[in-house]
Amino acid sequence: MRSKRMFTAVDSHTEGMPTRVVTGGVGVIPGATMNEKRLYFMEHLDDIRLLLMNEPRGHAAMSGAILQAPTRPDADWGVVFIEVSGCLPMCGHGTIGVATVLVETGMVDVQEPVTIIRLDTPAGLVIARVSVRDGHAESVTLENVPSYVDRMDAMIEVPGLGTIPYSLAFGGNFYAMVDLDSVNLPFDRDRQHDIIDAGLAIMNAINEQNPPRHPTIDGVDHCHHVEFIAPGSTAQHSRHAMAIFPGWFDRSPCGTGTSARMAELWARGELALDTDFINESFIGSRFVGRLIAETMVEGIPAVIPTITGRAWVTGIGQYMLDPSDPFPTGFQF
Ligand code: PYC
Repeated sequence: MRSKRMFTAVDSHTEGMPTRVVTGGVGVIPGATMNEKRLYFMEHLDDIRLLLMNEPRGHAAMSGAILQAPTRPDADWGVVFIEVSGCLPMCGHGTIGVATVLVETGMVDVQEPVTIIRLDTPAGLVIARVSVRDGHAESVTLENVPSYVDRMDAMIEVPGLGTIPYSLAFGGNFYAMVDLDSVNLPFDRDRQHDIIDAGLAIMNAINEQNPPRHPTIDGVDHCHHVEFIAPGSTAQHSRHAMAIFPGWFDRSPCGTGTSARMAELWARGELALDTDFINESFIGSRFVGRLIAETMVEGIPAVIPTITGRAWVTGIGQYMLDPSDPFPTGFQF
């Protein structure tokens, strides 16, 4: 055996969606804030993401998180999120995976019945409250960054689809929310390729014609997620198919997408504070969301969401790169 790179990771899944929590091998990523580290990583260290997320070590819907020391005194750990699509400023299922791994490996001081972990993410401070029993992380409630509506009931001209109504909100990433009915597709996994194609066409059109930009987080300036809302969804219980660039579905109910959707429902006057909102993924797994406070983002009315979900540790791995490996950054198929 020989290896020119070696990474240690604890693998997990959150309601069906993987989080490979990288605990060793990356070293200290330069940057004074976690978002600076994210931007540095994307520019100079992206080979690590490609190696760990792409085939053959990962797959087309792979996702992960690199642990770092925090850059702020009020946080316990720092996190740079990685996935096949790039480096997200925030990831809800990833946060639930990270918190579960930190508890179950004893990488934090574990308290029962609740262990509080303060995470320094590129989008801001995220607080994870982990329900722990007999050392087992039973569920995680994360308090997310301020979420807000960027545009409500807008229209976008999409080549091949026509004029599509949508709303766009930020919940840690930007989400275009579109009724599946408006692209004439059923909520059916047999039609997943058509749904992905529609999602990619809509995000391309938004990014070309009217890209969003976060007012305070550098480099958050595009829409890579389209949340297709299933018929029959309500402000109490929603089902969706989350289409993500460059062409995969979130298996989890998507924590940042659930936050964006709750911000939209709140702005419409359909979801009050302190009220449960159940969000169901394309594979039928669930998060429970709540809005716990109102706030402002640079003069824009915003809300603080919480998301509750579960994660399970699936393995511990050491991922290596043999110098003769012909695919040092993996590949997508
Ligand atoms: O849970 O926030 C989330 C997420 C983003 C992309 C995939 N999952």
